[in-house]
Amino acid sequence: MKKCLRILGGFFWISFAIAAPPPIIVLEHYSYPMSPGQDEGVAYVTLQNTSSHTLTLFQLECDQGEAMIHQTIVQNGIARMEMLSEITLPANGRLTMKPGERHIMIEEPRKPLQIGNNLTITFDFKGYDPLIVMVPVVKRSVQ
Ligand SMILES: [Cu+2]
Repeated sequence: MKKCLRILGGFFWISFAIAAPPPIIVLEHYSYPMSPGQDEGVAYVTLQNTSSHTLTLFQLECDQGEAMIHQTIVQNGIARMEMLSEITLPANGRLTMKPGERHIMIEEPRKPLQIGNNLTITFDFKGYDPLIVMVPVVKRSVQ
């Protein structure tokens, strides 16, 4: 019995150690500078699932502050943001973020985000190694 448990333990260790990078291509990644007085930063990515199975994004980390995915919802002309705790990318599907829609919110960055800065954002997908993306802060495009 003891031997059996040890083998089982070894199996779990191996299955954890062989996790692979997620089958994702990063199509877009950018952030905008913060305005004076603003205490939240924002970033946008577009991720393509290159596999034939569903991927689940369950966690984000950012080197500048706490990061989460928000969805902007407009109801009766009033915009509000809702946090998404989990996002699934269908087989060969895409997660698109853009201003006024889905975005990454960075709570109280260590220092205000300015053009030329780079953020490091880590995306955690279930069953895979973390995906680390360098996100440059660029000039806000005219909407
Ligand atoms: Cu937000």
